[in-house]
Order: sequence, then structure tokens, then C-alpha cells
Amino acid sequence: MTNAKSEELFAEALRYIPGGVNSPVRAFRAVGGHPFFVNKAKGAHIFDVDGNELVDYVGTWGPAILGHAHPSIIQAIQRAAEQGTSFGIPNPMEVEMARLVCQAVPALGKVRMCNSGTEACMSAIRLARGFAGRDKIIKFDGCYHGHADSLLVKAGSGALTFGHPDSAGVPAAFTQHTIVVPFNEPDAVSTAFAANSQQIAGIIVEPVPGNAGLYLPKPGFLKFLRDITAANGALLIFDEVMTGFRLALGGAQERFGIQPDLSCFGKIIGGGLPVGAFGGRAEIMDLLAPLGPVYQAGTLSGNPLAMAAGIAALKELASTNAYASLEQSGAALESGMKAAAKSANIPVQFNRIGSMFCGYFTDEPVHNLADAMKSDRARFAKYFRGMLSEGIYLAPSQFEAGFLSTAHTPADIDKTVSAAARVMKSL
Ligand code: KE4
Repeated sequence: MTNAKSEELFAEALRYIPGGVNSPVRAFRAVGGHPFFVNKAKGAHIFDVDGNELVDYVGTWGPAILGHAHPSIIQAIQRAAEQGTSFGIPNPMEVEMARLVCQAVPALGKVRMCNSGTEACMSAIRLARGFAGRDKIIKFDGCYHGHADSLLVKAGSGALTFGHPDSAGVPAAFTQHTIVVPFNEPDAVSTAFAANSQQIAGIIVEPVPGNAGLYLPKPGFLKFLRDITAANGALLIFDEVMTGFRLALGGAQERFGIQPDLSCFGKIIGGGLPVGAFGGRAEIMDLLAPLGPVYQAGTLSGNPLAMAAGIAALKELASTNAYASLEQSGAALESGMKAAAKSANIPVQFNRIGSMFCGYFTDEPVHNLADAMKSDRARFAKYFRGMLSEGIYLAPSQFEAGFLSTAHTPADIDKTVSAAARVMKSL
């Protein structure tokens, strides 16, 4: 795998961009080496500036559930662009997008578009505080809800990859209302409510945490969160930026049969363009400006290009057998990877739900952040580099989830599994 042009670009990128990247996890700091630069992506494959072709399991961190450059999305963007790129005035596609999202997710009476998952989560928390008239929020360690100040406390994703779970530049005063508890531990949540009676506005949770790798809610845990928030006058906020329209058309809340009070979305609903959204019962959402006292705004919120791309993506997902084929591919990848680890006699915990997965290099099950931190990150880094040299692009950090798309073929998965068998033997 030659990378002369990527190296040249990275050297120049370092001159103008902090760390040479516009988002930290892209810098390969957790796995060593330098990032490659992509020229083009199509289906499940990416093509870098040096002509290398890679099977892509990052899928731009979730949005590319239909594969890259899906024809119906490209066509929708082209058509919309000819009409203008942004109006800052309501456009019909905002109404169509809102209707599609609310029809797919029954817990949504109303929804507000914004421009990133960070904005969606930050706004949902402000709304929850405004609705409940309370300040405190519970989050779970290892869960990442974007980089709003009050949430960068024991966050996941990039914040975890760098090993400093909190961020510099966030005044203690900004996080004093954020209570962090371990995921999958009901007693810790009960204790937090008992110690902060009538002060907790809500819980924000990734229903399936995908920012410390991937681990699943234990049976009954999400129902427990639903019950304890209802019993304490607090709101349950599902951060479905990653799981929304990924685990089912109705997201994790459909898959697990739980209706949160507020839900956050991003990634897939933008079809690869910058979009976020948050929604919930009308009585909560109607507190938002211009109707109510909770302010939230955005120049490009609901812009026609992002709406066109997202609508095309959601219509494709709703009209095809996407989730069944994603489950089939996921099961094939899971069994292949487990067989590869067994043949190499390497302890790997392979967690998967639908088209989201993560292989941890540890011999103990991974149910929360503390378990995930036991994984052998040096071994993961070597594995990542080995797979890259075999033409397989995995997430460049042990603390990220992998994603399949409807464009991954059995041949892609066979290539991945046979590469894993070879690379794992070399670890
Ligand atoms: P953005 O602001 O990056 O659009 O969304 C923040 C966010 C919120 N909630 C969840 C559950 C998320 O996974 C994310 C963003 N995910 C990371 C990947 N782990 C984005 C990748 C990156 O930061 O470059």
C-alpha cells in the first residue's frame, strides 16, 4: 500500500489544520501512522489519493448505511443544488423530512432539524432542563453525545481515545450539573436519583453505546431507565445519533420497545451531509422558540441540500429490505471474525447488534466502559495496521464502533474475514 501522496497532503494539512485533521479521531493517534486521504468513495469501498482501494467499515462514522455515493442520494443532491443551496426560509423538504422522521419514530410528536449530533444533544438537554425546571443531567461514562461543554465529562469516542476522559477548557462550573454513572448499573442510577431528589431534569443515554467500541444494554436496563425517569419527573433522552435509522427504521427505541421523552438524531438522516435533529412529545417540543422560552436556532438548519440527501436515504431505507440484509451481513461478519480469532487463538470479544460491531482484544465480556478499558489497545493498533495493509479499513481506535452498509457484499466480508485470520495470527 503506497501512501506518498497521502503523506504529502498530511504534511501540508499539519501546516494549516490542528493535528492535520478536522476531527481528532481521524488522526490515527490511537493506532499509529498517519491518516490516508480519500479521493472517492463508492458503495462499500473507498479509494485513496494513492490509488489504494479499501473495504470501508467506518462509513463516515455511520451515515453511509446505504454505501457511499448511493445513486438516489447523489441525484437528490444534484436536483436540489440546481434550485439553490440554502434559503434561510422554510422550504417544502423540511416539512417532508419532519413528516418522514415522525412517521418512522412514534415517540416523536414533533422534531427540529439542526446541523450536527452535538447540536441535537445540546439542544435536547437544554429543552429537558427548560421543561423540567431542573438543572442536573445524568449521563453514562463512555457515552459520547458530542462536544458541548457540559457533556465532555467521561465522554467516549475521541475524548476517550486520547485517554483524558475530560476536556481542557471546560470550566468546572459547566459540568457541576452533570452526573456520570456506569452504564448497565441500575443501582448507580438509583443512588444518583436518591442523592439528587427533584433536581434531575433527565438522563441522556446512547441506548446502544457506540463510542467506547460497542456494548449492549443488559436485558431490562433501558426499561429500568424509562421507569426511574418517569417515577422521578425526569425526562429520558435517547441519543440515537448513531443508532437512529441504523438498528431499525425506528432506531434502538423500536428494537428495544422503549419510548423515550426526547430523541436525538444525526448521521444517517443527513445522507452524508451535515444534519442533526431532536424530537419528542409536542408538549415538550412546543417549549422551543418561537413558541416557547427555550431558545435554539441555526442558519443552515433544514437546508435544502441536506434535506434532499436525508429524504432520499430514509425513503430508500423504508422501501427496501435494508435491515434484513444488514442483519445477514452482520451475522456473517460476526461468525467469520469469531472463527478467525479462534483459529489464531487470540482472545477477542466481538460485540454486534445489526450492522454495528466492535472486536475488543480481551478475554472478558464487555458490558461497559470499565470492561472496554481492559482491552489490549496496543494489540488493537497492530491489528488495525495489519488489516489496513490487507485493504480493510476499520475504525482507527479501539473505542469506536464499526459499521456495515447495504453495499457490503459477501465477497467483501469473505476478504475481511480471511484477512483477519492472517493478521490475528501475526499479533
Ligand atoms: P456530531 O456532532 O459529530 O455530528 O455528533 C456527535 C455525536 C453524538 N452522539 C453520538 C451517539 C455520536 O456517536 C456522535 C458522534 N460520533 C462520532 C463517532 N464516534 C463522530 C466521529 C468524530 O467525532 O469524528
